[in-house]
Amino acid sequence: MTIGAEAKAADEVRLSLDEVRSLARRVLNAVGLSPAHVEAVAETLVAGERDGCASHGLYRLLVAANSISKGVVTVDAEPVLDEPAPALVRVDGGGGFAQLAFERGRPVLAEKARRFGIAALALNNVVHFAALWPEVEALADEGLAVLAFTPSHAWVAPGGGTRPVFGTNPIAFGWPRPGREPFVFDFATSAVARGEIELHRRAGKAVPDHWGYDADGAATTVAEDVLAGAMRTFGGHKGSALAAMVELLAGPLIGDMTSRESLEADQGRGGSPIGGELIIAIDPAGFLGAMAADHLARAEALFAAIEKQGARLPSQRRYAARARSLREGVAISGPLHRDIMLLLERKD
Ligand code: NDP
Ligand code: PYC
Repeated sequence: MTIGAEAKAADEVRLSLDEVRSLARRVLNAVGLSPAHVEAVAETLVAGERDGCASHGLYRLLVAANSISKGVVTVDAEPVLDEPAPALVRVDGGGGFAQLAFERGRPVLAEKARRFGIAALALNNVVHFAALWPEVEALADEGLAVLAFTPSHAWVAPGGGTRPVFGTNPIAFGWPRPGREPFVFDFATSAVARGEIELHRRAGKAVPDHWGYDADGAATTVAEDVLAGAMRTFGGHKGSALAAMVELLAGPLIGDMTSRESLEADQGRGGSPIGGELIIAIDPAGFLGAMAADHLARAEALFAAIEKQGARLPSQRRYAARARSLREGVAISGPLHRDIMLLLERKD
């Protein structure tokens, strides 16, 4: 069977990465996003689809379009940058998607990290609907160790409770590796990203019963019920503590909203989370000077010890998916492709 015939049998649509990019740009343009935002947002979606991250790939076109149609996003926001202290940079995103604000802050953050050894970037007043790994990977590619955090909407119950307090609050980390792609992980502090539960709902699939509670606080395998009830943290009280840390670091510490406040600000519109993000970048040469390369080489022994026993590194699956997608393009589900095309038809 040819690749095209297989895709048809499975109700999938095969696209090259150029086609993914052009589809993303067309839709984002059609739903009214300004050109600078279209470019920045499209690239994060292309990266997600390319790397096999279905919950944060082209599916997010539906999510972005929904937030725009509900008036949650300022479609032509112009990010404003300031430097509250020598090693700090802040970008006020003006209510636009976070990607353009990050792009504007990134070079200043990297330059400050190199100058001071450590620096931090706060994004304020941005709409979050995407994965964090493209951001930490870009900075780790420049030789920096990076941490990123953002709250979302209050969808997640604390360990021991059954009512939402936290967002899905991802933590992303990037570590530069000499001569190869960085070590990167990026995960929600909930058992799973909400986007994954949404994909289960779309596909009519049950979810594992440890992902969440229904509105009465009972465990359930029905995706809709978890979405209407409360998601669970990963690792019980440990994920709960990390979720609280994300709320604090990327909420009050940078003068922005907690997930509870974000949900309240949404006023029932069902849009993506609004608020802040904190990104911390560390230049290994800050502590180590000329010895940085020697110590980075020592870190490689840690990765080797993980892989030698058959365990995989986070990001390994993504990089393998990336290599495949660059060669073969990607296959997206037929129903998703049809829903995306509907967005375009409605705007014609
Ligand atoms: P997963 O539970 O799928 O885990 C993601 C991380 O764990 C990845 O780095 C992944 O690497 C790694 N990983 C998974 N399985 C293994 C394994 N067996 N061995 C080693 N490493 C492994 O992701 P989530 O559902 O928690 O989150 C998905 C995305 O959702 C994230 O990108 C996150 O940023 C995004 N999100 C965004 C939010 C926002 O507010 N902006 C809120 C919540 C989530 P690999 O990628 O290589 O598989
Ligand atoms: O999947 O939980 C999620 C999410 C929230 C914002 C972006 N993704």
